[in-house]
Amino acid sequence: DGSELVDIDNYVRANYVKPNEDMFGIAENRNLIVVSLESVQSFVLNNDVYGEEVTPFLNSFIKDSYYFDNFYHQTGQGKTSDSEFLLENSLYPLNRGAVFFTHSGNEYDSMAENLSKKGYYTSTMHANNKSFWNRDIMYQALGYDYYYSATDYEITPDISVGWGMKDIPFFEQSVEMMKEMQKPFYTKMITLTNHHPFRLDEEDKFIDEYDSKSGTLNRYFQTVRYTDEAVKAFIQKLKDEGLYDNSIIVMYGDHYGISENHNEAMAQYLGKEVTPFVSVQLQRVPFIVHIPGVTDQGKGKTISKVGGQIDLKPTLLHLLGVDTKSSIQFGEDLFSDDHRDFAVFRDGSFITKDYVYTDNTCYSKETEQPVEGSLCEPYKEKARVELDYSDKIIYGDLLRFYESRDYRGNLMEQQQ
Ligand code: GP9
Ligand code: MN
Repeated sequence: DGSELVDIDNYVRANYVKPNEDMFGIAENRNLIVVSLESVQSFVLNNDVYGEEVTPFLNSFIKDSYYFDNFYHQTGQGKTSDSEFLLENSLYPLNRGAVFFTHSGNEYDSMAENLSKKGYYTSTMHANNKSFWNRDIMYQALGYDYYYSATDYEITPDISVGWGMKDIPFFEQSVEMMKEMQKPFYTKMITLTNHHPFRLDEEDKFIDEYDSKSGTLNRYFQTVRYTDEAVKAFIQKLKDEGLYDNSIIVMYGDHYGISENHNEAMAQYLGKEVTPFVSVQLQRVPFIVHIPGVTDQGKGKTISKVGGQIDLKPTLLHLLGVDTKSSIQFGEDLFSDDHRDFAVFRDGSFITKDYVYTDNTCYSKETEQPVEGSLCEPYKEKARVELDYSDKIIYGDLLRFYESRDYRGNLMEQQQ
């Protein structure tokens, strides 16, 4: 009957943070273009390989955007699909398996559905087989109007590499399709070229490989550099086609590209040992909010609040003027003055303003050294409760009781 939702609802209500008034609705009725940057981690931004910038375009783009530099991916085994799940629902993915496979029949209150109600045409654009990650099925549950998948693109061998269509032609063809979309639209675009094993054709290598014992890390910088070039061409095409001014362009990294198997090579690149503390900090991915007319021409800002993919939905909906007061969500609007610095990973590791907790050890961010465990203690309960409540919602398909608010009868009784 949904009575399990009572405690969860109370928790979510108690933790709601109200939007920043200056930001709420700032991009109302504009197209929302969200770009999921395959395997892009934050450490490549404003960084170089033998003197050559890895992300020259993004480095300038973040100056024209709100850029969050303490933003973490929170994905598990479901990788890209987990990041999509976080984005759409502000719920955590599962600690094993991919929720896209295991719970595609659930009721959700997705960002896409919220925007549909506001008159948006909603879609995902990704030049892969539509059934990969069970997307064709899960996307019905998430309520997208359309999924532009491999069959919607013209994919020929000369514009393919590795996993499929290269990012540059992907963006190019996508903008052509955007021109035909009903406005305003929300679309989530998922890039592919910067995917393990990070292969490129010679003509797409714009910087040299790194030199370490890990071929994976060595090639990673090159494929990131390629994706950076693709994003640059994409923004230019949006401008050329008249789609730029009336849109808001958001980008985030979906998850790490370099796993802990490459720690030795990473240590060589970073010039320091990859301790458990450093491993957690490497889970930062870029989160970029570019609002033409607001953040461009150098009016951007780097924001160092701690957050994660769980925060995407309330943050973005508020920018578009959609209220989330009555949503069941675990994220907080990153522009809110009341946002609390916090991100929890699926394995229970978490990050606060001053501490990182992982492997049963509390680390000071300032010294990067272990500190008294009691300093992390106050956040442990929050980390546990959030993951537990989120799991309960998914395993119990509890959002099917949400719309009717049947459980609120119980809620009232309990409060009396
Ligand atoms: C596949 C793409 C990559 O369609 O999203 O998936 P990943 O392996 O990164 O989860
Ligand atoms: Mn991915």
